[in-house]
Amino acid sequence: EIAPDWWKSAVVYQVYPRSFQDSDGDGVGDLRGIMQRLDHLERLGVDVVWLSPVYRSPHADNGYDISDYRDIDPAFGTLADFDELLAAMHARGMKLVMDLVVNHTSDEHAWFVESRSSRENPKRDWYWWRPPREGTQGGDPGAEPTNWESFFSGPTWEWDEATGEYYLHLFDVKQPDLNWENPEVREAVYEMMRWWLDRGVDGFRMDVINLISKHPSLPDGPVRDGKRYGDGGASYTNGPRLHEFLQEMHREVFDGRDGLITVGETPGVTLDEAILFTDPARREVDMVFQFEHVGLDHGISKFRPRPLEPGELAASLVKWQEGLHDVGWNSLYLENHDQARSVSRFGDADEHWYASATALATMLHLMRGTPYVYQGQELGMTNAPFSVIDDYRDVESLNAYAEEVASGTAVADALYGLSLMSRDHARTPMQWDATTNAGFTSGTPWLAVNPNHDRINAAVQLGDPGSVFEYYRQLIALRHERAVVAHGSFERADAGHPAILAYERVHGAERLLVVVNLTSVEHDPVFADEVAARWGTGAGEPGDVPILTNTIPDSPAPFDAPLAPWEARVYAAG
Ligand code: ISL
Repeated sequence: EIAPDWWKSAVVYQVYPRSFQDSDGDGVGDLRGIMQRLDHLERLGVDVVWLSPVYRSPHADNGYDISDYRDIDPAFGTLADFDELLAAMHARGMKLVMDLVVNHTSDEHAWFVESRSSRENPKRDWYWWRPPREGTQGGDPGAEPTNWESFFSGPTWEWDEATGEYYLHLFDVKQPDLNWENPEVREAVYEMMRWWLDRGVDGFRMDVINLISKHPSLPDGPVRDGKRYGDGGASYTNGPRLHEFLQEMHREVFDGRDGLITVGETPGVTLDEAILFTDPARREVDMVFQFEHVGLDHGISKFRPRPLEPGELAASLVKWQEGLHDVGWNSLYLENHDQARSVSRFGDADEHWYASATALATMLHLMRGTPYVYQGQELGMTNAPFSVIDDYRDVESLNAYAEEVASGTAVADALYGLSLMSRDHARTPMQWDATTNAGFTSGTPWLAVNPNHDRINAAVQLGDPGSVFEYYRQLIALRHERAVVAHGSFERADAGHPAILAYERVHGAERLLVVVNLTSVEHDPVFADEVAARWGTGAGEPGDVPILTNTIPDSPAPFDAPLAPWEARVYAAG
């Protein structure tokens, strides 16, 4: 009998199959490659593996454009390979979560091919088709039905000459948005989800699930300074029927099935919305990915980032800890396939690589919520040193760059934005060892391997007690061993410099104190009086000797001792 909230003590590992392990030398990772690397995942100790999309796809957005939901893309293998992988994971006690991309399909999906074939086709209404704006000529600039800008630059509408209407695509031209107003669409999605669950998968990570309900009137959005297109977000983010759809999905797909995990990817979600999504009584999803902390460093746009003030990152995470403390549940992440590497972005990859990678991990993993590790994060993988546009592959980066340069931005400035924020930093091949292609492929990798794999790789780290990998392993073990990590309350405990984050977790008689320096400068931690009194100092006090630290060599340090740059210490009592 598995507890309905088993995922509170679980750690999820995200595999981006294209970049994890290639088994056949074509330079693209695949399912048999993942199978070869299950020892790595088992050693790390993760409970659940989330696979980014492996369905049949023309790969305009690396598989987030699906042309057949019930087949595996030949680049990744076959359904038989998939079944074998699933069985192999289950045999090791690991669960498998699929990526569910149902805000849109590929334009090559049979549903869309039918939909675009004529205005009378029964599937016409499965997507968002609209005539040109009144008094304009379809296909002309400005004739789009709304002024919205796509997430991947340019308008969200594509003109279809043959049928004389536009279709909506919030993302790439090759990712037309499904019309969830149509009950046939919803039933087709639910049926597909049941098909995968019947096959044995253990849940779904739901891609941009808070964009599925659109205001059917589709009004124009505000045009911000210096922008050509409008922001349509108010018409499609957390739309009017979203909760109705998710509750329906729960009834139609999840009711009566045990042991599953569901996580909604919800860009732009507010704390109040997140409570609604994750309140178990509402039966929607178990947890959501919120975006506040990964948007802090965005300037006027994602690719014009700004440096963070000390303490900003911690303050944002603490706000979500407090906000979802009593009702709902957090997912905890710093990285995924859409984000730059955390040690480069929030840490200090040059001067304090090990300490900052492990300090960030400590901060995150001992919070209340379900932690997600993105492949390579457990090795402290860094951003890629890409320097020319040809190094990049991602559609978002390429489109944003083209638009910047066309509007007069200097090439060097446009490249600078990508060097900090491109999604490709997360997508360079997994660094298994120091050989030419890092052990990822015997062929030519689809995206260049980071040259620092000669120093940052799994082979040198496994078994080395001073490695990022072994540190992650200890953090993950703590969640399994101590109920306070999974179930304890959260309270911020520091009262000094904003760059120090300290927090307490309490569960019955069990108590944990986590103290982290999130800067490259030494600091004295300062605590609220009642916290200092609790942890005391002197012979035998629980605040004298940490149960875990990232200092090399491990040194006993009392809870209020000065913190070296990026030092992290964890104390336990009870
Ligand atoms: O990374 C982003 C751009 O800065 C986000 O806007 C991202 O596009 C958004 O989080 C949605 O992401 C998900 O859906 C996209 C896909 O490209 C991403 O890889 C996926 O995680 C469209 O399916």
